[in-house]
Amino acid sequence: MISGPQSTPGVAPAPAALLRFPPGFLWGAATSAFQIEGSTSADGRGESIWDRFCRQPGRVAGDGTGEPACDHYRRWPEDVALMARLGLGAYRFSVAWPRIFPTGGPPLNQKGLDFYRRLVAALREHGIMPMITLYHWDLPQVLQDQGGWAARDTALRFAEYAALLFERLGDEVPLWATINEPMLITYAGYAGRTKAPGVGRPRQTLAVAHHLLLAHGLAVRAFRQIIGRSASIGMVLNLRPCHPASRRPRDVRAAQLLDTLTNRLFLEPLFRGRYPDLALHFFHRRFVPLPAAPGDMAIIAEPADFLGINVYVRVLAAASNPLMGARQVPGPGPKTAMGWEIYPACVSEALALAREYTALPLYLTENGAAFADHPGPDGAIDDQERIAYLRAHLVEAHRAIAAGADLRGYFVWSLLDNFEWEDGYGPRFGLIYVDYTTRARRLKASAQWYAEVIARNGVPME
Ligand code: IFM
Repeated sequence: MISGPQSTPGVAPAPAALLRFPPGFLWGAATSAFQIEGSTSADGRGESIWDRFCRQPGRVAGDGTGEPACDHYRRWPEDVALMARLGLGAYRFSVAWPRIFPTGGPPLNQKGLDFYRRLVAALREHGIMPMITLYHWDLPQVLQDQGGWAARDTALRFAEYAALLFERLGDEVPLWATINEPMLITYAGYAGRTKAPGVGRPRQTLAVAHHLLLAHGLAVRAFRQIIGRSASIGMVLNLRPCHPASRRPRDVRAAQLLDTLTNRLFLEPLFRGRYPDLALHFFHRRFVPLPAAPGDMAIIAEPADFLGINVYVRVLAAASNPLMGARQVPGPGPKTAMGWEIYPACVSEALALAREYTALPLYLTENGAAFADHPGPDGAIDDQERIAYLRAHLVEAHRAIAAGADLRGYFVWSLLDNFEWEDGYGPRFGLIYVDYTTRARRLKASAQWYAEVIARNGVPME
Protein backbone atom coordinates (compact mmCIF):
# COMPACT_ATOMS: atom_id res chain seq x y z
CA MET A 1 0.00 0.00 0.00
CA ILE A 2 1.23 3.50 -0.75
CA SER A 3 0.42 6.07 1.91
CA GLY A 4 1.46 9.48 3.18
CA PRO A 5 1.60 12.85 1.48
CA GLN A 6 1.43 11.09 -1.79
CA SER A 7 0.38 13.47 -4.50
CA THR A 8 2.45 12.70 -7.58
CA PRO A 9 5.60 14.71 -7.10
CA GLY A 10 4.73 17.92 -8.87
CA VAL A 11 7.12 20.05 -10.84
CA ALA A 12 7.51 23.20 -8.80
CA PRO A 13 8.34 26.55 -10.43
CA ALA A 14 11.96 26.59 -11.57
CA PRO A 15 14.25 27.49 -8.69
CA ALA A 16 16.52 30.48 -9.06
CA ALA A 17 19.71 28.43 -9.10
CA LEU A 18 19.70 25.12 -10.89
CA LEU A 19 22.82 23.09 -11.52
CA ARG A 20 22.03 21.59 -14.90
CA PHE A 21 23.31 18.18 -15.95
CA PRO A 22 24.11 17.19 -19.54
CA PRO A 23 21.13 16.34 -21.76
CA GLY A 24 20.33 12.63 -21.53
CA PHE A 25 21.94 12.23 -18.12
CA LEU A 26 20.51 9.05 -16.58
CA TRP A 27 18.82 9.48 -13.21
CA GLY A 28 18.27 6.25 -11.36
CA ALA A 29 17.97 4.42 -8.10
CA ALA A 30 19.46 1.09 -7.07
CA THR A 31 18.64 -1.98 -4.99
CA SER A 32 19.85 -5.57 -4.75
CA ALA A 33 17.93 -8.84 -4.70
CA PHE A 34 18.71 -10.14 -1.24
CA GLN A 35 18.19 -6.74 0.35
CA ILE A 36 14.62 -6.29 -0.87
CA GLU A 37 13.03 -9.40 -2.36
CA GLY A 38 12.14 -11.71 0.55
CA SER A 39 10.34 -14.93 -0.59
CA THR A 40 13.64 -16.71 -0.11
CA SER A 41 12.22 -20.15 -0.70
CA ALA A 42 9.47 -19.27 -3.19
CA ASP A 43 9.25 -20.76 -6.66
CA GLY A 44 12.24 -23.03 -6.29
CA ARG A 45 14.85 -20.48 -5.20
CA GLY A 46 17.95 -22.16 -3.80
CA GLU A 47 19.78 -21.24 -0.61
CA SER A 48 22.31 -18.41 -0.83
CA ILE A 49 25.31 -17.69 1.37
CA TRP A 50 23.35 -14.83 2.93
CA ASP A 51 20.48 -17.13 3.95
CA ARG A 52 23.01 -19.36 5.69
CA PHE A 53 24.93 -16.44 7.23
CA CYS A 54 21.78 -14.85 8.65
CA ARG A 55 20.88 -18.07 10.44
CA GLN A 56 24.17 -18.06 12.35
CA PRO A 57 23.62 -16.41 15.74
CA GLY A 58 25.29 -13.05 16.22
CA ARG A 59 26.14 -12.44 12.58
CA VAL A 60 23.40 -9.91 11.81
CA ALA A 61 22.11 -7.11 14.05
CA GLY A 62 18.71 -7.92 15.50
CA ASP A 63 18.94 -11.41 13.97
CA GLY A 64 17.66 -9.88 10.71
CA THR A 65 17.27 -12.18 7.75
CA GLY A 66 16.29 -11.84 4.10
CA GLU A 67 12.75 -12.76 5.05
CA PRO A 68 10.52 -10.97 4.21
CA ALA A 69 12.79 -7.93 3.60
CA CYS A 70 10.66 -5.45 1.60
CA ASP A 71 8.56 -8.26 0.17
CA HIS A 72 9.49 -6.91 -3.23
CA TYR A 73 9.16 -10.35 -4.82
CA ARG A 74 5.40 -10.02 -4.33
CA ARG A 75 5.02 -6.24 -4.28
CA TRP A 76 7.14 -5.40 -7.31
CA PRO A 77 4.27 -3.89 -9.35
CA GLU A 78 3.72 -1.34 -6.59
CA ASP A 79 7.44 -0.59 -6.51
CA VAL A 80 7.58 -0.09 -10.26
CA ALA A 81 4.60 2.26 -10.00
CA LEU A 82 6.48 4.27 -7.37
CA MET A 83 9.54 4.46 -9.60
CA ALA A 84 7.35 5.77 -12.39
CA ARG A 85 5.91 8.42 -10.08
CA LEU A 86 9.43 9.59 -9.28
CA GLY A 87 10.17 9.75 -12.98
CA LEU A 88 13.20 7.47 -12.70
CA GLY A 89 15.10 7.11 -15.95
CA ALA A 90 16.72 3.87 -14.83
CA TYR A 91 16.46 1.23 -12.14
CA ARG A 92 19.49 -0.82 -11.15
CA PHE A 93 18.60 -4.13 -9.49
CA SER A 94 20.33 -7.45 -9.14
CA VAL A 95 19.29 -10.92 -10.17
CA ALA A 96 19.49 -13.57 -7.46
CA TRP A 97 21.69 -16.31 -8.88
CA PRO A 98 19.97 -18.94 -6.64
CA ARG A 99 16.62 -18.12 -8.25
CA ILE A 100 18.03 -18.85 -11.71
CA PHE A 101 20.26 -21.80 -10.87
CA PRO A 102 19.26 -23.03 -7.37
CA THR A 103 22.19 -25.44 -7.39
CA GLY A 104 24.68 -22.99 -8.88
CA GLY A 105 24.43 -24.32 -12.45
CA PRO A 106 21.89 -25.83 -14.84
CA PRO A 107 19.09 -26.79 -14.86
CA LEU A 108 17.40 -23.41 -15.11
CA ASN A 109 14.62 -22.62 -12.65
CA GLN A 110 12.14 -21.10 -15.08
CA LYS A 111 9.96 -19.54 -12.38
CA GLY A 112 12.92 -17.60 -11.05
CA LEU A 113 13.74 -16.26 -14.50
CA ASP A 114 10.08 -15.39 -15.11
CA PHE A 115 10.10 -13.09 -12.10
CA TYR A 116 12.84 -10.97 -13.67
CA ARG A 117 11.27 -11.13 -17.12
CA ARG A 118 8.07 -9.65 -15.71
CA LEU A 119 9.99 -6.98 -13.82
CA VAL A 120 12.01 -5.99 -16.89
CA ALA A 121 8.86 -5.85 -19.04
CA ALA A 122 7.05 -3.64 -16.51
CA LEU A 123 10.01 -1.28 -16.24
CA ARG A 124 10.15 -0.91 -19.98
CA GLU A 125 6.42 -0.31 -20.19
CA HIS A 126 6.94 2.61 -17.81
CA GLY A 127 9.89 3.94 -19.79
CA ILE A 128 12.39 3.02 -17.05
CA MET A 129 15.66 1.59 -18.28
CA PRO A 130 16.52 -1.67 -16.52
CA MET A 131 20.10 -2.11 -15.39
CA ILE A 132 20.90 -5.61 -14.16
CA THR A 133 23.65 -6.44 -11.72
CA LEU A 134 24.51 -10.10 -12.15
CA TYR A 135 26.13 -10.60 -8.77
CA HIS A 136 25.29 -8.58 -5.69
CA TRP A 137 26.64 -11.00 -3.06
CA ASP A 138 24.07 -13.80 -2.95
CA LEU A 139 26.16 -16.75 -4.10
CA PRO A 140 24.33 -20.11 -4.22
CA GLN A 141 25.32 -21.91 -1.02
CA VAL A 142 26.10 -25.05 -3.02
CA LEU A 143 28.96 -23.20 -4.69
CA GLN A 144 30.26 -21.93 -1.36
CA ASP A 145 30.32 -25.53 -0.17
CA GLN A 146 32.75 -26.15 -3.03
CA GLY A 147 35.02 -23.26 -2.03
CA GLY A 148 33.03 -20.22 -3.15
CA TRP A 149 35.05 -17.42 -4.69
CA ALA A 150 38.28 -18.94 -3.39
CA ALA A 151 37.72 -21.66 -6.00
CA ARG A 152 38.42 -21.00 -9.68
CA ASP A 153 35.41 -23.06 -10.70
CA THR A 154 33.06 -20.41 -9.27
CA ALA A 155 34.26 -17.96 -11.93
CA LEU A 156 33.40 -20.51 -14.62
CA ARG A 157 29.96 -21.15 -13.08
CA PHE A 158 29.38 -17.40 -12.99
CA ALA A 159 30.12 -17.11 -16.72
CA GLU A 160 27.59 -19.88 -17.39
CA TYR A 161 24.95 -18.10 -15.30
CA ALA A 162 25.73 -14.75 -16.95
CA ALA A 163 25.45 -16.28 -20.42
CA LEU A 164 22.01 -17.67 -19.62
CA LEU A 165 20.79 -14.21 -18.64
CA PHE A 166 22.36 -12.59 -21.70
CA GLU A 167 20.54 -15.12 -23.89
CA ARG A 168 17.17 -14.71 -22.16
CA LEU A 169 17.14 -10.98 -21.33
CA GLY A 170 19.79 -9.55 -23.59
CA ASP A 171 17.36 -7.89 -25.99
CA GLU A 172 15.57 -5.98 -23.27
CA VAL A 173 18.26 -4.79 -20.89
CA PRO A 174 20.60 -2.04 -22.12
CA LEU A 175 22.95 -1.91 -19.10
CA TRP A 176 24.60 -4.86 -17.35
CA ALA A 177 26.91 -4.82 -14.34
CA THR A 178 28.90 -7.96 -13.68
CA ILE A 179 30.03 -7.95 -10.04
CA ASN A 180 29.10 -5.46 -7.35
CA GLU A 181 31.97 -4.29 -5.13
CA PRO A 182 34.54 -7.10 -5.38
CA MET A 183 36.59 -5.30 -2.75
CA LEU A 184 34.01 -5.86 -0.02
CA ILE A 185 33.38 -9.46 -1.05
CA THR A 186 37.11 -10.10 -0.81
CA TYR A 187 37.92 -8.40 2.45
CA ALA A 188 34.65 -8.58 4.41
CA GLY A 189 33.38 -11.93 3.15
CA TYR A 190 36.54 -14.03 2.84
CA ALA A 191 39.59 -12.38 4.45
CA GLY A 192 37.26 -11.09 7.17
CA ARG A 193 34.08 -12.42 8.71
CA THR A 194 31.64 -9.51 8.73
CA LYS A 195 29.76 -10.40 5.53
CA ALA A 196 28.69 -13.73 4.08
CA PRO A 197 30.16 -16.24 3.79
CA GLY A 198 32.19 -14.94 6.77
CA VAL A 199 35.20 -17.15 6.11
CA GLY A 200 37.87 -15.17 8.00
CA ARG A 201 40.90 -16.44 6.07
CA PRO A 202 43.23 -13.61 5.00
CA ARG A 203 45.23 -16.12 2.95
CA GLN A 204 42.28 -16.35 0.54
CA THR A 205 42.42 -12.64 -0.25
CA LEU A 206 44.13 -12.76 -3.62
CA ALA A 207 42.42 -15.94 -4.78
CA VAL A 208 39.00 -14.39 -4.14
CA ALA A 209 39.87 -11.05 -5.75
CA HIS A 210 41.37 -12.83 -8.75
CA HIS A 211 38.42 -15.15 -9.28
CA LEU A 212 35.94 -12.27 -9.03
CA LEU A 213 37.91 -10.36 -11.63
CA LEU A 214 38.20 -13.45 -13.79
CA ALA A 215 34.44 -14.00 -13.52
CA HIS A 216 33.92 -10.45 -14.73
CA GLY A 217 36.24 -10.93 -17.71
CA LEU A 218 34.66 -14.24 -18.69
CA ALA A 219 31.21 -12.63 -18.52
CA VAL A 220 32.35 -9.74 -20.73
CA ARG A 221 33.60 -12.24 -23.32
CA ALA A 222 30.31 -14.15 -23.20
CA PHE A 223 28.44 -10.86 -23.52
CA ARG A 224 30.30 -9.95 -26.70
CA GLN A 225 29.51 -13.32 -28.23
CA ILE A 226 25.84 -13.31 -27.28
CA ILE A 227 24.85 -9.63 -27.29
CA GLY A 228 27.72 -7.93 -29.07
CA ARG A 229 27.62 -4.17 -28.82
CA SER A 230 23.89 -3.50 -28.78
CA ALA A 231 23.98 -3.20 -24.97
CA SER A 232 26.69 -2.25 -22.47
CA ILE A 233 28.49 -4.14 -19.73
CA GLY A 234 30.87 -3.12 -16.97
CA MET A 235 32.18 -3.83 -13.49
CA VAL A 236 30.98 -1.96 -10.39
CA LEU A 237 33.78 -0.96 -8.01
CA ASN A 238 33.35 0.80 -4.71
CA LEU A 239 36.13 3.36 -4.76
CA ARG A 240 37.36 5.01 -1.59
CA PRO A 241 39.67 7.99 -2.04
CA CYS A 242 42.46 7.57 0.52
CA HIS A 243 44.10 10.49 2.33
CA PRO A 244 46.95 10.46 4.82
CA ALA A 245 45.87 11.45 8.33
CA SER A 246 48.91 13.76 8.54
CA ARG A 247 51.80 14.87 6.36
CA ARG A 248 54.19 12.50 8.11
CA PRO A 249 55.82 10.21 5.53
CA ARG A 250 54.63 7.13 7.44
CA ASP A 251 51.01 8.25 7.12
CA VAL A 252 51.50 9.14 3.47
CA ARG A 253 52.80 5.61 2.86
CA ALA A 254 49.86 4.19 4.82
CA ALA A 255 47.42 6.07 2.58
CA GLN A 256 49.22 4.79 -0.49
CA LEU A 257 48.98 1.24 0.82
CA LEU A 258 45.26 1.45 1.60
CA ASP A 259 44.59 3.07 -1.76
CA THR A 260 46.42 0.20 -3.45
CA LEU A 261 44.72 -2.58 -1.50
CA THR A 262 41.20 -1.19 -1.76
CA ASN A 263 41.09 0.62 -5.11
CA ARG A 264 44.02 -0.17 -7.36
CA LEU A 265 44.02 -3.90 -6.64
CA PHE A 266 40.87 -3.94 -8.81
CA LEU A 267 41.39 -0.99 -11.16
CA GLU A 268 44.83 -2.02 -12.32
CA PRO A 269 44.04 -5.56 -13.51
CA LEU A 270 40.81 -4.38 -15.17
CA PHE A 271 42.43 -1.57 -17.12
CA ARG A 272 46.14 -2.45 -17.29
CA GLY A 273 46.05 -6.22 -17.13
CA ARG A 274 48.31 -6.53 -14.09
CA TYR A 275 48.23 -6.31 -10.31
CA PRO A 276 49.93 -3.36 -8.59
CA ASP A 277 53.47 -4.17 -7.47
CA LEU A 278 52.84 -2.74 -4.02
CA ALA A 279 49.91 -5.12 -3.51
CA LEU A 280 51.84 -8.13 -4.80
CA HIS A 281 54.72 -7.28 -2.49
CA PHE A 282 52.39 -6.78 0.48
CA PHE A 283 50.65 -10.11 -0.02
CA HIS A 284 53.81 -12.01 -0.90
CA ARG A 285 55.34 -11.03 2.44
CA ARG A 286 52.25 -12.40 4.15
CA PHE A 287 52.30 -15.70 2.24
CA VAL A 288 49.04 -14.95 0.42
CA PRO A 289 49.03 -16.91 -2.85
CA LEU A 290 47.81 -15.57 -6.20
CA PRO A 291 46.42 -18.51 -8.20
CA ALA A 292 46.58 -16.86 -11.64
CA ALA A 293 46.78 -19.12 -14.68
CA PRO A 294 48.38 -18.12 -18.01
CA GLY A 295 45.96 -15.99 -20.00
CA ASP A 296 43.92 -14.86 -16.98
CA MET A 297 45.09 -11.27 -17.03
CA ALA A 298 44.03 -10.83 -20.65
CA ILE A 299 40.58 -12.18 -19.79
CA ILE A 300 40.30 -9.81 -16.82
CA ALA A 301 41.31 -6.84 -18.97
CA GLU A 302 38.81 -7.69 -21.71
CA PRO A 303 37.52 -4.26 -22.74
CA ALA A 304 34.18 -3.42 -21.15
CA ASP A 305 31.80 -0.57 -22.05
CA PHE A 306 31.68 1.44 -18.83
CA LEU A 307 32.84 1.49 -15.25
CA GLY A 308 30.28 1.69 -12.45
CA ILE A 309 31.44 3.44 -9.30
CA ASN A 310 29.82 3.16 -5.90
CA VAL A 311 31.01 5.91 -3.62
CA TYR A 312 30.15 6.72 -0.05
CA VAL A 313 33.29 7.55 1.88
CA ARG A 314 36.90 8.55 1.86
CA VAL A 315 39.54 6.85 3.96
CA LEU A 316 41.89 8.65 6.34
CA ALA A 317 44.97 6.49 6.77
CA ALA A 318 47.61 6.38 9.47
CA ALA A 319 50.64 4.16 9.89
CA SER A 320 50.15 1.10 12.02
CA ASN A 321 52.15 -1.92 13.14
CA PRO A 322 54.46 -3.57 10.59
CA LEU A 323 52.06 -6.49 10.05
CA MET A 324 49.22 -4.33 8.89
CA GLY A 325 51.16 -1.31 7.63
CA ALA A 326 48.14 1.00 7.75
CA ARG A 327 44.98 1.65 9.69
CA GLN A 328 41.93 3.76 9.12
CA VAL A 329 41.21 6.67 11.45
CA PRO A 330 37.86 8.48 11.77
CA GLY A 331 37.46 11.64 9.73
CA PRO A 332 36.49 14.92 11.41
CA GLY A 333 33.30 15.61 9.42
CA PRO A 334 29.67 14.94 10.41
CA LYS A 335 28.54 11.33 10.19
CA THR A 336 25.60 9.39 8.75
CA ALA A 337 23.71 6.79 10.79
CA MET A 338 26.31 4.25 9.62
CA GLY A 339 28.99 6.35 11.33
CA TRP A 340 30.39 7.20 7.89
CA GLU A 341 31.94 10.63 7.55
CA ILE A 342 30.05 12.90 5.16
CA TYR A 343 32.69 14.01 2.69
CA PRO A 344 31.04 14.98 -0.62
CA ALA A 345 34.34 15.44 -2.46
CA CYS A 346 34.67 11.65 -2.35
CA VAL A 347 32.55 11.74 -5.52
CA SER A 348 34.82 13.97 -7.59
CA GLU A 349 37.92 12.29 -6.16
CA ALA A 350 36.64 8.79 -6.98
CA LEU A 351 35.82 9.90 -10.52
CA ALA A 352 39.29 11.41 -10.88
CA LEU A 353 40.82 8.15 -9.65
CA ALA A 354 38.83 6.17 -12.22
CA ARG A 355 39.98 8.54 -14.94
CA GLU A 356 43.61 7.71 -14.14
CA TYR A 357 42.77 4.29 -15.53
CA THR A 358 40.08 4.64 -18.14
CA ALA A 359 38.38 6.98 -20.56
CA LEU A 360 35.29 4.74 -20.63
CA PRO A 361 31.90 6.22 -19.76
CA LEU A 362 31.34 6.27 -16.01
CA TYR A 363 28.21 5.77 -13.94
CA LEU A 364 27.80 6.52 -10.27
CA THR A 365 25.99 3.26 -9.64
CA GLU A 366 25.49 3.92 -5.91
CA ASN A 367 25.61 6.92 -3.64
CA GLY A 368 23.41 7.74 -0.67
CA ALA A 369 23.21 7.69 3.09
CA ALA A 370 21.40 6.17 6.05
CA PHE A 371 19.78 8.52 8.53
CA ALA A 372 17.42 7.97 11.45
CA ASP A 373 14.21 8.52 9.47
CA HIS A 374 10.93 8.54 11.38
CA PRO A 375 7.44 9.47 10.24
CA GLY A 376 6.30 12.68 11.93
CA PRO A 377 2.86 13.07 13.56
CA ASP A 378 1.33 13.69 10.13
CA GLY A 379 3.03 10.61 8.70
CA ALA A 380 5.51 12.62 6.62
CA ILE A 381 9.19 11.67 6.62
CA ASP A 382 11.03 14.95 6.37
CA ASP A 383 14.57 13.68 5.70
CA GLN A 384 16.28 17.00 5.12
CA GLU A 385 19.67 15.47 6.01
CA ARG A 386 19.39 13.10 3.04
CA ILE A 387 18.41 15.94 0.72
CA ALA A 388 21.45 17.94 1.87
CA TYR A 389 23.63 14.86 1.43
CA LEU A 390 22.38 14.12 -2.09
CA ARG A 391 22.64 17.74 -3.13
CA ALA A 392 26.23 18.07 -1.90
CA HIS A 393 27.30 14.85 -3.61
CA LEU A 394 25.57 15.80 -6.86
CA VAL A 395 27.36 19.14 -6.81
CA GLU A 396 30.60 17.15 -6.76
CA ALA A 397 29.40 14.96 -9.63
CA HIS A 398 28.65 18.12 -11.58
CA ARG A 399 32.09 19.49 -10.76
CA ALA A 400 33.67 16.30 -12.09
CA ILE A 401 31.70 16.54 -15.34
CA ALA A 402 32.86 20.13 -15.73
CA ALA A 403 36.43 18.86 -15.24
CA GLY A 404 35.96 16.41 -18.11
CA ALA A 405 34.61 13.20 -16.56
CA ASP A 406 32.39 11.28 -18.97
CA LEU A 407 29.77 10.69 -16.30
CA ARG A 408 26.58 9.33 -17.84
CA GLY A 409 24.32 8.68 -14.86
CA TYR A 410 23.72 8.64 -11.12
CA PHE A 411 21.86 6.02 -9.05
CA VAL A 412 20.72 6.81 -5.53
CA TRP A 413 21.31 4.04 -3.02
CA SER A 414 18.65 3.11 -2.37
CA LEU A 415 15.16 3.14 -3.81
CA LEU A 416 13.72 1.56 -0.65
CA ASP A 417 14.78 1.17 2.95
CA ASN A 418 16.07 -2.39 3.04
CA PHE A 419 18.19 -5.11 4.63
CA GLU A 420 21.58 -3.54 5.28
CA TRP A 421 23.57 -6.78 5.51
CA GLU A 422 25.23 -7.35 8.90
CA ASP A 423 23.54 -4.20 10.20
CA GLY A 424 20.11 -5.70 9.64
CA TYR A 425 17.12 -3.41 9.28
CA GLY A 426 18.41 -0.54 11.45
CA PRO A 427 19.99 1.73 8.83
CA ARG A 428 17.53 3.28 6.42
CA PHE A 429 19.02 4.29 3.06
CA GLY A 430 15.80 4.60 1.06
CA LEU A 431 14.16 7.41 -0.82
CA ILE A 432 11.05 5.44 0.10
CA TYR A 433 10.28 4.55 3.70
CA VAL A 434 9.28 0.94 4.35
CA ASP A 435 7.19 0.17 7.41
CA TYR A 436 8.69 -3.13 8.53
CA THR A 437 5.46 -4.20 10.22
CA THR A 438 3.05 -3.69 7.34
CA ARG A 439 5.58 -3.34 4.45
CA ALA A 440 3.69 -0.20 3.40
CA ARG A 441 5.77 2.22 1.35
CA ARG A 442 5.82 5.97 1.89
CA LEU A 443 7.73 8.55 -0.14
CA LYS A 444 10.20 10.52 1.96
CA ALA A 445 10.80 14.22 1.33
CA SER A 446 14.02 13.22 -0.42
CA ALA A 447 12.00 11.20 -2.95
CA GLN A 448 9.94 14.28 -3.79
CA TRP A 449 13.15 16.30 -4.03
CA TYR A 450 14.81 13.71 -6.28
CA ALA A 451 11.73 13.66 -8.53
CA GLU A 452 12.23 17.36 -9.04
CA VAL A 453 15.92 16.88 -9.83
CA ILE A 454 14.94 14.30 -12.45
CA ALA A 455 12.19 16.45 -13.94
CA ARG A 456 14.54 19.42 -14.26
CA ASN A 457 17.66 17.42 -15.15
CA GLY A 458 19.36 19.57 -12.56
CA VAL A 459 19.92 20.12 -8.88
CA PRO A 460 18.09 23.00 -7.20
CA MET A 461 20.60 24.88 -5.09
CA GLU A 462 18.29 26.31 -2.48
O1 IFM B 1 23.69 -1.65 1.01
C1 IFM B 1 24.95 -1.58 0.43
C2 IFM B 1 24.94 -2.17 -0.97
O2 IFM B 1 24.47 -3.47 -0.97
C3 IFM B 1 26.33 -2.17 -1.53
N1 IFM B 1 26.92 -0.85 -1.45
C4 IFM B 1 26.85 -0.15 -0.19
C5 IFM B 1 25.42 -0.15 0.33
C6 IFM B 1 25.36 0.58 1.68
O3 IFM B 1 26.16 -0.06 2.62
